[in-house]
Amino acid sequence: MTTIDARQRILQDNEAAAARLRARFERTGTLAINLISSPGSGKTALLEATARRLAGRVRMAAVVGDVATELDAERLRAAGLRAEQIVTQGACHLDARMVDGALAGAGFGEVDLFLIENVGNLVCPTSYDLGERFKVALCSVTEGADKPFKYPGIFAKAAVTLITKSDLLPHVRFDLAAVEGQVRALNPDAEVLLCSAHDGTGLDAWCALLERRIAACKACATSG
Ligand SMILES: Nc1nc2c(ncn2[C@@H]2O[C@H](COP(=O)(O)OP(=O)(O)OP(=O)(O)O)[C@@H](O)[C@H]2O)c(=O)[nH]1
Ligand SMILES: [Mg+2]
Repeated sequence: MTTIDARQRILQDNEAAAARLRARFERTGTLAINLISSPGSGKTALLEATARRLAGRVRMAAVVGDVATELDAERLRAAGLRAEQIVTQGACHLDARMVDGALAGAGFGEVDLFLIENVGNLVCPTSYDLGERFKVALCSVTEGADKPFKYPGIFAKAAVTLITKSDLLPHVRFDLAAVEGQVRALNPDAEVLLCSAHDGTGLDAWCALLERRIAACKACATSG
């Protein structure tokens, strides 16, 4: 009798598809990022604000995963982004094949910045490489200050952690220093930014980070 570790096989297949995506992004000098957070922590709001700020300077497109509805893609299009919805029909994360299929269907052409909004979930999306340059974790100030240590996988892997909805800080109990300390303990190299899509706090720093990383991707594509 042969025992097949199905999860291992699924992740191996995903790695192969992610490697193909990554090679494509590297060829075109595209910065691809994968946004992961619990439902409602502000991924789409951040992308709407990012699209408005970088419009005219950066060629952008997005794919967004949800278990049902096309609501987020509609919001992103209304903010001026070219966007394709992936409806996972219940699956709790995106995988690289879904992203590849959405890219093929959408025909975005070459872009400088490819934004992937994952299904709202702090656990499952962490295991699936989507060919991105780096993962971005979001944690809103309404979620409680214990989240990095309770869900360490994503905060350990994400190159950038955004603490979102900072405009609500005066109204909630949230120990900002404790959250920053947890993220740094899990990932000493992570960049941690405090931001608000509503009042614009931190968005200059966030967009500057993206533009720096886009320039680095372009330099690698032209030199390599
Ligand atoms: N006060 C405040 N509310 C925000 C901010 N960002 C998002 N919200 C609100 O939080 C709610 C959820 O925001 P979304 O952007 O839809 O969150 P999401 O992470 O994309 O949610 P899912 O796609 O369902 O996982 C909405 O009511 C937003 O208006 C913010 O910076 N400040
Ligand atoms: Mg969303």
